[in-house]
Amino acid sequence: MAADLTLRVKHLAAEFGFATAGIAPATAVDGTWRQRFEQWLAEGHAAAMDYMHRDPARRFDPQRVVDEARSVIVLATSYAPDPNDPVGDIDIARYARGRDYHKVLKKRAHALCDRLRDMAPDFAGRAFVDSAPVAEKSLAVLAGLGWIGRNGLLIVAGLGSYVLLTEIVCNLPLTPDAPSGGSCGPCRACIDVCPTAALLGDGLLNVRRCLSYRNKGGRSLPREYWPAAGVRVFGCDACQEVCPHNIDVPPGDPQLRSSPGRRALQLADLLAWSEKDFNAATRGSPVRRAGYDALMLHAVVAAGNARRTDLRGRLEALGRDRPALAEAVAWALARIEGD
Ligand code: B12
Repeated sequence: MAADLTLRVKHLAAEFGFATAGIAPATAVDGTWRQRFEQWLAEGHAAAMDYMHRDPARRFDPQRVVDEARSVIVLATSYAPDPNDPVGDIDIARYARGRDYHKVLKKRAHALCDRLRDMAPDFAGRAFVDSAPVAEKSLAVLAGLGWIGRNGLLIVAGLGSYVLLTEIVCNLPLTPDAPSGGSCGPCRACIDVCPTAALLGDGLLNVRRCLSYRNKGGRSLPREYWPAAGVRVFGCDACQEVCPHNIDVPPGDPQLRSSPGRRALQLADLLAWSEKDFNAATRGSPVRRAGYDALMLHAVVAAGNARRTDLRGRLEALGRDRPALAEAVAWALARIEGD
């Protein structure tokens, strides 16, 4: 009975476009993982993400999130790039090249919940995508989807780490999957390549140093990180690009990848954006979270790092028009001149 229902849930998940689905029991995650999380917080690795300190017991116990919860349906969606996707001369993290995944996956999960309610009228549950109160990667491991790599990300066999997670915490009595095995073996490619040495080696991250924290969400990039940022203007995938599990994986969900046929954003275009252009161009995209000023700062830094002599004039104009960028512009111009 429970096995039948579980199978139907997994079929439905596939029908709704989720690449893979697993079931974790809605019981508290083994205390070892919560202790590791709290130790990580105590060591200050969460930087200024104050929300991470809120109610760790809730984060590791689905029943504190949904009363009467019995199962967690954990869903993964791939956003792996297609070799034919357009590429520009700047780097935007892959998860942010298409539509905002929070919106796409939430909508999909809500539609799936509606179907579950049709199938089982007593269904009650809540869907989460990148939501603070849920330890998403821990639940994914418990649902048998994959393991945590040294890059800190869930790696799904055959799909790699370019996957995004969604959970439905619900009252259905589903059959749990066995937690997955798998490991990175001796590979340390992600640790060696991280431009700011942010990976701690045990699958955890020193967020204070992580470029993907530093250059999104409206934070300004401190000067010490400018050389390491390269041409990354939003997010960072360095630790995923080198992962052997991300080679030869099938292209991910078309809604989450950059739109085929659309010209990729070029640095010269970005540096010419007004705030109005920014608002128009980033509608529905996670890049909007950077905010205009922070994104322009990253673009200026990228021009310096790429030694773009052709953009000197544009940089000078920006430095004059926007005093907040003057320091970065001076730095980029000096770098272009070879300092
Ligand atoms: C805060 C956050 C960030 C922060 C900190 C990231 C971090 N590694 O801690 C910043 C802003 C830096 C960030 C960056 C990115 N993020 Co983010 N982020 C989150 C968020 C909201 C919380 C993560 C968290 O709790 N970190 C604190 C640490 C201590 O917890 P943890 O990483 O879960 O580690 C625990 C597990 O690994 C567990 N564990 C390890 N082994 C095992 C084994 C078993 C059996 C069990 C039970 C548990 C377990 O132990 C650890 C301690 O509890 C999650 C969504 C969520 N609610 O979980 C998304 C999430 C992790 N992010 C995601 C993504 C896509 C990214 C980026 C790739 C985006 C980008 N390109 O810029 C980068 C990747 C950076 C990196 N290498 O980790 C995805 C990752 C999907 C995946 N494949 O894993 C998530 C899951 C969002 C989603 N819904 O898909 N992110």
